[in-house]
Amino acid sequence: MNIGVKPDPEEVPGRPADAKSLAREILSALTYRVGKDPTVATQHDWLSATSQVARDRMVERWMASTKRAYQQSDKRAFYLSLEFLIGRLLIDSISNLGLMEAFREALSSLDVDLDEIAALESDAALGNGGLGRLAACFMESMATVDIPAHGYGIRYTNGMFRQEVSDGWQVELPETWLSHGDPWEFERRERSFEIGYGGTVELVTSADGMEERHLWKPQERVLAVAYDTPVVGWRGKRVNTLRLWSAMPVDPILLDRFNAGDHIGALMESNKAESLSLVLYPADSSPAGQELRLRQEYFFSSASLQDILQRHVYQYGDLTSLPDKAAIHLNDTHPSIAIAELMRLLMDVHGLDFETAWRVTKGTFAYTNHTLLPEALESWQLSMFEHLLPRHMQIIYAINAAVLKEARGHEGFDDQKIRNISLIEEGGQRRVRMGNLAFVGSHSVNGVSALHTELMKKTVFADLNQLYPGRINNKTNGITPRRWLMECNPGLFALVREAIGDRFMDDTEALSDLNTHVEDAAFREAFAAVKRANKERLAKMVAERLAIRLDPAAIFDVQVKRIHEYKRQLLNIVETVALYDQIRSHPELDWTPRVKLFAGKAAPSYYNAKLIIKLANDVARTINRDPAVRGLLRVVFVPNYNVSAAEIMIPAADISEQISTAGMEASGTGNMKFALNGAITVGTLDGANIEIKERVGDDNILIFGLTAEEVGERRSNGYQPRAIIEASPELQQALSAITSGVFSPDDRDRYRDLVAGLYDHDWFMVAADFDAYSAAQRRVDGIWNDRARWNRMAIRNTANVGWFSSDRTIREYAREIWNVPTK
Ligand code: 26Q
Repeated sequence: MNIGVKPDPEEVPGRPADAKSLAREILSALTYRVGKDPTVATQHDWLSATSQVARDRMVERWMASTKRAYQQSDKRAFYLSLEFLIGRLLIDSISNLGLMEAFREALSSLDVDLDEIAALESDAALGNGGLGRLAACFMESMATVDIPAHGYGIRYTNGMFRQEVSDGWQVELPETWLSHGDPWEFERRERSFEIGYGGTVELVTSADGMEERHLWKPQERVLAVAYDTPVVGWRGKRVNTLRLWSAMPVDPILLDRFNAGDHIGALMESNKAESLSLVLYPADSSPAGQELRLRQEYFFSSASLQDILQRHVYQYGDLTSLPDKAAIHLNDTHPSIAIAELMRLLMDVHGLDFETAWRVTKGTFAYTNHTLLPEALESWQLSMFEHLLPRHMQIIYAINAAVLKEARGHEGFDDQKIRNISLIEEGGQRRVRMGNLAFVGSHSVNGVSALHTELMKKTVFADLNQLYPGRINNKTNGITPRRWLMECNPGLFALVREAIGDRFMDDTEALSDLNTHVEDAAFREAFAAVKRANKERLAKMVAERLAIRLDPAAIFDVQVKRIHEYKRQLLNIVETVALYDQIRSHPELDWTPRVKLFAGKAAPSYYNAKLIIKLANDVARTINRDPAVRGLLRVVFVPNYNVSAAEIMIPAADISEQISTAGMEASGTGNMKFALNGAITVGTLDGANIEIKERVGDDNILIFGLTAEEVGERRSNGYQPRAIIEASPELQQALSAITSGVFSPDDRDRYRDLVAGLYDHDWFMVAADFDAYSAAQRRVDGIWNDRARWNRMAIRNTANVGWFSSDRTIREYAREIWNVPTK
């Protein structure tokens, strides 16, 4: 790996950055902080020492960044997210600091291999998937474009579960990412805030009888304690803070109970408090609606707001100026209780009247929506909500009254529309609608791709869009090119640098200079050689972990993401079965060798998603054992997909599978990572695929299937999958093989219901898109066999997706939503 980039010398405070000094510091950290002698130090000890030295290098810049924002009274951005899917930080940090080569050399002088110890770092997996990874990319980009920003979230003791595959089934195990401690964080015991739950609300009158205030007397209290992680931007320009809250009991042991001999009872409170930050909810849709989740949402929203207000009051005194100095961003509805909490703090604690507080709140908040799936829109049973947050319930009623009053005065707002925009869902069981709360309490509501934003206007938020026209806007997602090109694909990074120079390192769109090299046969060969080496790296990992041999000369066809019916891993598997069948029936034909790779986690309670994992594994076992297709078709399910696995799998892909039912994937970000690394997309016209197509050009992407509009039409015109299946011999044959137990001889009925669902309703239109998908795959084979053409297409992907840098996305947020300057 060679990222020989020096940070801007003007901004580098004091410390020597040469390999010799670093080696001395690492040794000293090993001795005095880890407490080990180099002769007995384990690889982990070296990692700890190295991480600490790297962190030291961030600290001065961190303090300088904080001081600068304070002295200049800059407006700050606060990104509230229940998820930050960070991954490993060592390579990312030293690469952004421009110290990669110096560290490599320093370690090598100590007989330690940087890559080897870097691979031992545990993945901070404090997120489920796209939404959490987006938050992590945004943190890095906000530091890069020099925005004073703070991320706020929860320091889960247990992040995303570790997935094992046992007999083909997903098994969830706790992730122990903190078992060696987190070398990047700073505990801030003194930064702690009390969070209340339950209890009652009283109306109190001031001594002079002039003022009335609501006083909430919570029944339970816990402490939120801050843990700060520095986040360094590209070239070490700025270092921002990711502040994660951990829950602690206000009263660690109830001394009176303890002294009375009730030792267990005395510690119960403590366990209950700590349970708040114990575990990440491992579902990325179909919110479970559990009380603990709402408690988590309120816990971190309240702590973050108290922190923000304390800072603001200290610096500016008056809270009516909050919107000028703070932009608070809600990453989906998960922190939307913050809207009611800010109202409460402004009115009940700081004495503002409702109208002023509401103006300040709307001026401060902005909300990003990440899904249109109706089952993923958060709402809480009203009785539970009221019991847990009685004062917030009152405030929500007051907000609702104000909004509905406004709507009634609006042309064309009939009763149905009023019902749609209400914060309360009426009917048998009343519920609080968090999406509507987030919408009305924000001055900006954005979608994450052009199509998604248009669909938001037409569907979930149609009526609110009519009431507040102009509030909905689009911010197409992005990915950080540092982690997703420079660090995960050092071979391609070096090749690109050699070809077009360094400009793309600061302006990802300058990758377009690569277009001039497309006709250079030697460059194409070099590009293909990098891909080949990345495939060998992945094949090695698969051989080590799964004892399956992959041929790097075959097409590596990759679908990695959460397992979800709408993402249609099933379409891919069924097509794989159809191909298997074709190869067996026509062994005389000239088949193109292919490796099908799958990876991803299923929500533990999502039965069909887990069954799809089992099917992928059953199909893999059968195909990989069959000598009739040896050398032509292999299928692999790689367990425990996470950020680190993505960093190996994505650079090794020839084909990127982005095959969701059109209209259902809000954006996708994996699609961008694959294209940047020179994979060719086989995809539907969904989410950001559409914008990728616009940039790489129609000839460099393989689009198939129904459009979102056509999906809608089919659904409303009585879609009949059975007739479609019966008209497609290949599909019918594949489904009958699956349903009859060819892949599950031990339990022939295992997939009967899954396949029956396709015949019966096929909500995700697998049948409707099957033939088009299969045809696209045979086009892939054809193009692969014209390797010059393939390589041209691949290069044009890397060259033309620089726009999907999260630096661009963040600049748009800064200019159009937050009103903060950027570099
Ligand atoms: C909500 C309540 C209770 C429990 C869990 C949840 C929950 C948690 C996570 C609901 C949804 C999520 C995550 C959603 C998500 O990752 N969405 C993805 O966001 C990406 C970034 O914008 C998009 O690219 C993807 O298209 C979208 O699916």
